[in-house]
Amino acid sequence: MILGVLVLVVIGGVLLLGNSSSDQQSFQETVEEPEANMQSNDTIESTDSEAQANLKEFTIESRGLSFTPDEIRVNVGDTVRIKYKNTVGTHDFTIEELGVQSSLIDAGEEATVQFVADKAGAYEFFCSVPGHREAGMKGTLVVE
Ligand SMILES: [Cu+2]
Repeated sequence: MILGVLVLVVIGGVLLLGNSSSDQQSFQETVEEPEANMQSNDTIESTDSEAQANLKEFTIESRGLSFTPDEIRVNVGDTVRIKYKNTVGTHDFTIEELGVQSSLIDAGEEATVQFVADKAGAYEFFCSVPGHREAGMKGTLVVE
């Protein structure tokens, strides 16, 4: 029984590590992970465990000029990681008020953004390609 739990934990850990390494490139595009963290192993570990304690991960997909889901909710102080998957056209994922901006990606690609939701409010996320926001390619991040 205990052995089974251990195996699950190990598998979970491996999956987490796999995800974070494949997301590394996108991390560098976000502002949150300063290189100063690289100074010592102790710093990295404590930062990671703090961030993961209230890490909220979402996958948002677009098939045309919309986002699914078009509303996500988090708590103040959460670290929010959004994996944006694009299936048609060329788009990005932007939350202007929070300074969040993914790279512009083509169909079949995905981009990850990560930030700390440190202030309550309703923030519009949208695609910043001209005309797309107006055409309905937008949604709401609620921080409560
Ligand atoms: Cu777009």
